Amino acid sequence: MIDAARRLITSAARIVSFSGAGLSVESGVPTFRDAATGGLWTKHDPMRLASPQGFAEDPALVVDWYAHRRRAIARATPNPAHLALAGRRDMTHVTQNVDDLLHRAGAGRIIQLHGSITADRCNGRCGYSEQIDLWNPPPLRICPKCPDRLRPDVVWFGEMLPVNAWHQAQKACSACDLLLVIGTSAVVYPAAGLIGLARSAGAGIIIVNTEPTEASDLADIELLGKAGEIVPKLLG
Ligand code: BJW
Repeated sequence: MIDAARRLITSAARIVSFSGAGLSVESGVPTFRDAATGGLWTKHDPMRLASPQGFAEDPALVVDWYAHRRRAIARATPNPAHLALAGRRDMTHVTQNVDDLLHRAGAGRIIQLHGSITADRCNGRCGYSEQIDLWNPPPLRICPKCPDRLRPDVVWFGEMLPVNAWHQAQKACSACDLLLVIGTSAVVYPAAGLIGLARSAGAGIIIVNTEPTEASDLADIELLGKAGEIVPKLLG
């Protein structure tokens, strides 16, 4: 199967990766739904920690939880899958991940659909945002430009995706010859819809995941196993 997947990759001119938390789990960053790897939503209520309602009810709890995750991401380093992806300068990387491991691996074109945990932004409408230090994440604080609070610059449930990132991702996925889907359960929309979009536009689909997912039926080739082991074999 690896050989067949490599042949598909070699014959594709435009390759896009579409990744989820399974890409970063071997770097020590937990997934959301995978019980086997300590998925965050198997232990925490996403509506308390990753929704506008949760932030309105207890903003300090949310910011403290993100501080814990920010420190864990600071300690993490890119794994062989990030490095293999980064080595392909011709690829576009659409990711649902909010970590910066693809950036630190040196990947070129990265589209982050669910924002970035490396920045805070105003929870109101003033538009203020700033990069934060992952090693020393800030506590709950007031926006320097308006009376609202700052919050992590990530996309919570019920929120729209960043418009530019979403449009760029749609464009990349509808124009690619091959979509390499890595480590996502493919249950969160609209992001998961990009796989069907690429398929409808005629792209081949290769999925790398430790188990079958909601997107398995869309795959030309599904490779079951760890991204850190399979992706370097595909792209090396
Ligand atoms: C490995 C591995 C290894 C492990 N190697 N693989 C009903 C129908 C359709 C949509 C909805 C609906 N009800 C509600 C919605 C909307 C909602 C949604 O999709 N909900 C579903 C869960 C039902 N979507 C939204 O709210 C989005 N916005 C939106 O739709 O706006 C329009 C709207 C407005 C108003 C009302 C309604 C709609 C926004 C979604 C935001 C998601 N945010 C999060 C948190 C980001 C911030 C943060 O990190 O704190 O994004 S949730 C979380 O899920 C995170 C992820 O990016 C996202 C996807 O998860 P991912 O990456 O797939 O991780 P897992 O854990 O699910 O899967 C990991 C996989 O890796 C597993 O398959 C493992 O097997 C595998 N694996 N080890 C390879 N070594």
